[in-house]
Amino acid sequence: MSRPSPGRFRLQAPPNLDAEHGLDLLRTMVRIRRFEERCVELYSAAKIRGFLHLYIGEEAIATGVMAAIDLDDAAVSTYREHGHAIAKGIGTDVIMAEMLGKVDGVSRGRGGSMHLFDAATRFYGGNAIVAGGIPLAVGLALADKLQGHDRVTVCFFGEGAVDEGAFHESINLASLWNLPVLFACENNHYSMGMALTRAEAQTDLALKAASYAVPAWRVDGMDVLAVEEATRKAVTAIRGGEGPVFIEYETYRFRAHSMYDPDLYRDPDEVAAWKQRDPIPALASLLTELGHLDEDGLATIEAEADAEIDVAVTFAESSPLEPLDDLERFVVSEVTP
Ligand SMILES: Cc1ncc(C[n+]2csc(CCOP(=O)(O)OP(=O)(O)O)c2C)c(N)n1
Repeated sequence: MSRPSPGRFRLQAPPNLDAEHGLDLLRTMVRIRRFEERCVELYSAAKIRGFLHLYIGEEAIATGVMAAIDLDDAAVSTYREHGHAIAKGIGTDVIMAEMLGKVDGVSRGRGGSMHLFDAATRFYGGNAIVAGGIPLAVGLALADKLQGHDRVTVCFFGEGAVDEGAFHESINLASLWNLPVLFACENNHYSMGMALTRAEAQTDLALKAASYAVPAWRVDGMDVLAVEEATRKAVTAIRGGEGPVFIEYETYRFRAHSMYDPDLYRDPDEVAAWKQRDPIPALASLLTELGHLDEDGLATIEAEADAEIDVAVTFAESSPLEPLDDLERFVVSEVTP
C-alpha cells in the first residue's frame, strides 16, 4: 500500500479560510477524538461491551464532509460511525448513553456502538453489515427525488465495501436514475486484516466508480480543508441535478480494526508514518501559522471537549437500563397459522 512520505505534514490554507470556521473544524475533530479516547477507557472498565470500532485518525473526513452538507441532508454510515454521528450533530450525551446500552441512548440502548440512529438529524445508522448502508442510501436518495426534496444523501463506507455486490448494484442504479447521493468511500487501506492491495486486482477505486458513469475523484482524507472543498464541489453538482458522485478519501486508522484485533498485519513503521499525518495537529499548526490559534486557544478547545465528554459520561452512567417490561416493545412477530 502507499506509505505517506516522511516529514512534517503541512496543510495548504485556502485563500478564503475563515478563522472561526477553521476553529470550528478543529473543535469537531477534537471532540470526536476525545469522545473515542474516553470510550477506550470505558471499554477497559467493561462499561462498554461488545464490538467497538474506533475512528481515531479518520476524523477529518466526517468533519469536512458534514461541514459541506446542509442540516437537512441525510447521512448513512457503517459500524465505525461515532465520528459521523457527532459531526452530524447528535449530542455526545445520547451517543454515550447508547454506547453504555442505556435507555436514554440515541437508539434506546438497543443498538450500542454499531447502531447509532437519529431521525431528527437525518442520521440513518450505523450498520454492522459491510456495504449494508449503500442500498439504503440509494433508497433515501430515490425517495427524495420522487418527493421533489432538494436534499442530498451522503453514504459513508470503507474500501472493503467496494468488494461487495451491494456497492456495484447500488452505484449502478444511482447513476442510471440520476439520484442525489454522494458515495463517500473512506479508504483506510485495510478491511479488517486484509490490505486493499491483497484483496483487489484494481486498487484505483475511483476508476471502478467511473465505470458506472459516476464522476469520481480522490482526495487526501487527512486534510480536513481538502475534504470539505472536494465534498462541497460534489454536493453542488449533485444538488444541481447532475446525479451521484463518488469520492475516495484516502486515510488511515491509527488503532486496530476493533478492540478485539491484535493488529498484527500492519508494519509498525507504516502506522508511525501515517500518525505523522494526524489531521488534528495538522490543522492546529496551520491555524497557528495563520495567527488564528495559540497554545492557550488549543488548550481551551481540548478542555472544552473534555468537559463535554465528562458531562456525557455522567449522563450515560446515570441513565437506567431499559426496564425488563419493555423487552417486547418494538418487536414485531407474525404468527402464521
Ligand atoms: C457483509 C459482511 N461481510 C463481512 C463482515 C465482517 N467485517 C466486519 S468489518 C469488515 C471490514 C470492512 O472494512 P472496510 O469496509 O474497509 O471498513 P473499515 O473497517 O476499514 O472502516 C469485515 C469484513 C461484515 N460485517 N459484513
